[in-house]
Amino acid sequence: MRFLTAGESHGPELVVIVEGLPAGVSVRQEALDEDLARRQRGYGRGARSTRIERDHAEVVAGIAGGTTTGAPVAIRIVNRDFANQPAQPKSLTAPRPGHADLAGGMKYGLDDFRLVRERASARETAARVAAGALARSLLAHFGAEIGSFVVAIGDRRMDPAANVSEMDASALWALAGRAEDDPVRCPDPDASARMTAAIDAAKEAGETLGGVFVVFATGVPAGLGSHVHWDRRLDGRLIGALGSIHAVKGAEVGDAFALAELPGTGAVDSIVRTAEGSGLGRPTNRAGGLEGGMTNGRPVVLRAAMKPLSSVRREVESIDLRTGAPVDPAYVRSDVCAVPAAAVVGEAMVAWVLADALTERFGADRLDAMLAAFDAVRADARWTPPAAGATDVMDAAIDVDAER
Ligand code: EPS
Repeated sequence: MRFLTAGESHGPELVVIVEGLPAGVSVRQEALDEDLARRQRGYGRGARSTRIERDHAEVVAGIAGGTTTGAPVAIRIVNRDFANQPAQPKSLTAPRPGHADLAGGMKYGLDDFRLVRERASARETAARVAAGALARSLLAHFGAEIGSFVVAIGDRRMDPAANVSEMDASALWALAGRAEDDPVRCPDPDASARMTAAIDAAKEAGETLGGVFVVFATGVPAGLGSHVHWDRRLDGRLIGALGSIHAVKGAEVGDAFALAELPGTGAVDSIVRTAEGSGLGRPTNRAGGLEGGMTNGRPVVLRAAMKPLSSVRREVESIDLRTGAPVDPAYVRSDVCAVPAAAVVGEAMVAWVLADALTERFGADRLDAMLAAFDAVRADARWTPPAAGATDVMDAAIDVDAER
């Protein structure tokens, strides 16, 4: 599967073309629009997101009667702010540090950095969320779901932020459920209040704030990805997908950075019989649901760190490349904090990578054939552990029935 987006932040619209979705996937218009709306929310967003745009996914190809046909799916998202743009926008000749301006201007030979900014803007992530909603629709047929929540904004952290990767699916969904109605997508009301206060203070000071969010996936079949080649290892693909989100500068699988401080025994997730003895269980999930580059049937848990947005009202240093003079580049309207939005974009990117891996494993032309292949693997007797005490345990090493 692949998707391409096109469109400028203040141009007429964003476009996304999604290729490789199997035929037969149910896609609800409301689900697409709800994901777009979730991305627009979040305390600390600026006027554009909260008052101007009302994102709607207009499907123009590839879906008939609410079901994919196997043809490329094309979606348009109109930029309502296009109507507010001046006919002759002012050139931006002083590159803003932290943005794509300088590197993009040098690379493409553009001396009006506004032209770089237009495509580099995080507005593009609306199109990604539409693609992610399609991926999510495919995953839903297999019982896989993706959620997210925010664990830190600036130095205000949710406690305990560090051990979420040891939680089971229901605990993760309880957190995500509470986050859904929270202004900063944080499940902990005390932490949320401290976070919104920090956003207020940052706004007052002309500053911006970054933060950390968790994205998780439950019900993901075991065996997506592969250990056999570097580019098939799912860890790298997921980290890369999260790292591609605007202002995200780091991502980890499970408790990666905390595990780096521990001895080996503190970092493994034991393989045990489930309480009823019929399957294999993993009492902890420090690996974040990935072992050897493959899903292992436990929730996939990732964290990503977003740096503070580089559009600050306070003075920053740059050079006007038309005059050569040191200047403070003009502040352009922006968000104070976009971490809650980035978490929703993170869901979309994780959904995309998992859906892609799902089609690699079970086929990609038609959903019914994929589901038949999926059922065949689940029914395979080799995945059933031998009776307790049996010595041939190798065949039981993967529990393909993912935790629901
Ligand atoms: C963005 C700057 C702001 C954000 C925008 C991303 O836009 P504007 O300069 O028009 O106020 O609002 O995000 C969105 C519009 C969105 O939908 O996410 C930037 O420079 O990246």
